[in-house]
Amino acid sequence: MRSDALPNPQSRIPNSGPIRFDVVSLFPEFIARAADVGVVGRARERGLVTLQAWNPRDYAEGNYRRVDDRPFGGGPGMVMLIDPLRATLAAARAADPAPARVIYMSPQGQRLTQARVRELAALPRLILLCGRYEGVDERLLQAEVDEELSIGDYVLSGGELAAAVVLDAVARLQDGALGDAESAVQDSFEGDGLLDCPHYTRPVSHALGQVPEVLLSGNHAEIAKWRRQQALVRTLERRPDLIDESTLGKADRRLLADWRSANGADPGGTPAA
Ligand code: 4HQ
Repeated sequence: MRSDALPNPQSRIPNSGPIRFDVVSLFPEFIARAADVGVVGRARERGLVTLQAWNPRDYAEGNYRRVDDRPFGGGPGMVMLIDPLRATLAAARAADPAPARVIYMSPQGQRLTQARVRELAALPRLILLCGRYEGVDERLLQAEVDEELSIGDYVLSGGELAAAVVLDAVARLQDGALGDAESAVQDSFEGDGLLDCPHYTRPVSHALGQVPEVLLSGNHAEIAKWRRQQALVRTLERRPDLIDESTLGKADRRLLADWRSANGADPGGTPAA
């Protein structure tokens, strides 16, 4: 940031060098691809994020370079072996002296939230461990992993997509990663924990509908109020779990009351009496 510039409300993460990602995966090219495009790709070009992928196959012994074996106790599928993963993690750790948080992507982990993303974005270094098959020998997780993290309650065929999600969400919060047109503060969850308001662009008039009048008014206070009202109503309608109406401030209650009297309904609830 130029020293004469106003403080940028987007710059939430103090920029003390790039954040380093090491991703341990049997499909390193998948990770490299995901990190090459868009905001993440640009953050890397700008030196805000560095990424190295590590293939446990390269640290597996023997002619067959085995990375998995059958589960004790029987059952379907394979389990990733301790030793190739341990050697891979040791190599990744040794590649940089910065302390790393080791995260295993798994549906057994805590659910990823924007609050968690913000915490991770403030760390110097993350090692993301991606499992395939039935997962990883539990002893490796106990010995080497600081936390398990889930991107949601569904089953993926591997941790790579989950790691790409963490990489994307964390990278875009690095100071300087977003352009002016991509502000993080106005996004869903950032700042106020509400869903985003609707967005419109040209043309004003289209066979599919009109742009709401207020957005064309040039009245910035009214526009801000409308957007806030939309965010409140949409959150109550679509994700009532995200909002506790009893904790809303006076202005927000007013916006909701106004919406209800204009629409004769209770977003996410029963119709007004
Ligand atoms: N998997 N959030 C099973 C996930 C997952 C998720 C990754 C599938 C690990 C062994 N990871 N492997 N959901 O479903 O993070």
